[in-house]
Amino acid sequence: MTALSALIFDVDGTLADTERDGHRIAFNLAFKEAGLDWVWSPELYGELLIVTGGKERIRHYLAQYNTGFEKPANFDQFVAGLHAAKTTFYTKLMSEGAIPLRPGVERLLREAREAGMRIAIATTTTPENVTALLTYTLGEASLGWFEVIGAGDVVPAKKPAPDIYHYVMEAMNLTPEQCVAFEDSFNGIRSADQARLTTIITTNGYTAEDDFTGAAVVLDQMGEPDDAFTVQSGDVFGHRYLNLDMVRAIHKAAHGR
Ligand code: XBP
Ligand code: MG
Repeated sequence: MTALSALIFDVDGTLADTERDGHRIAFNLAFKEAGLDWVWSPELYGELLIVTGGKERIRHYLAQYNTGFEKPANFDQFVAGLHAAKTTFYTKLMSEGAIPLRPGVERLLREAREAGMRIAIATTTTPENVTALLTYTLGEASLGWFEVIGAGDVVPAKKPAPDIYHYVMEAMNLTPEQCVAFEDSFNGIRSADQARLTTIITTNGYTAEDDFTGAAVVLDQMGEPDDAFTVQSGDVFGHRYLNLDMVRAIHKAAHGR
């Protein structure tokens, strides 16, 4: 059987619960600064998450929820400017320690590193946001833990397209059989599944009801030794929290005999 060589992590919703109290707040601050009266409530933001990518999400909002807004002539530039301001607000929030990593994330990353497992990131968010989250949660040195950080516009088609996973695996010279992916959302599992990856899902408030067809296992969190996960679907091989042994067991069941 093919050995497990690498773990590929999504960021938003998987490493940290960044959407409601991070990205959403930053979008609203950018709108306010630009003199716009747009306010994305937690509920509305949940609906907007159907579209990945901040610039794409702003366009979707205007097309579906704010059709009366008169677009400026330089619309692309306008959206890019708003999004750049949003990124500045978001990275500032991260620098203030606004969002911690989810339970079990740091433990699993450290265990993987100690075992010589290769680790990488595949996300639709902007690279600066990944840098900020990792720097202010795990320290600057943690940026070097990840062999590849595939993020944002590095591929034109964002999740649910599989492109970002293809990009990361190609950069690492790996096949899907050598990897396990970690995701939290419908768009995430669609992306990883289309890339033919075995995928472990940890849900969050926005994604608990999502359709995770194709996932190997669906958990409410990675959990910790004293804080067990709840299993929504899939075999957890007797484990109560997600560790490397469990990841290996899931990979073996998916590929081994
Ligand atoms: C989450 C996303 C991102 C963020 C916002 O991606 O869809 O668009 O919501 O970040 P993932 P940007 O779960 O793949 O990490 O505004 O920088 O796009
Ligand atoms: Mg995600």
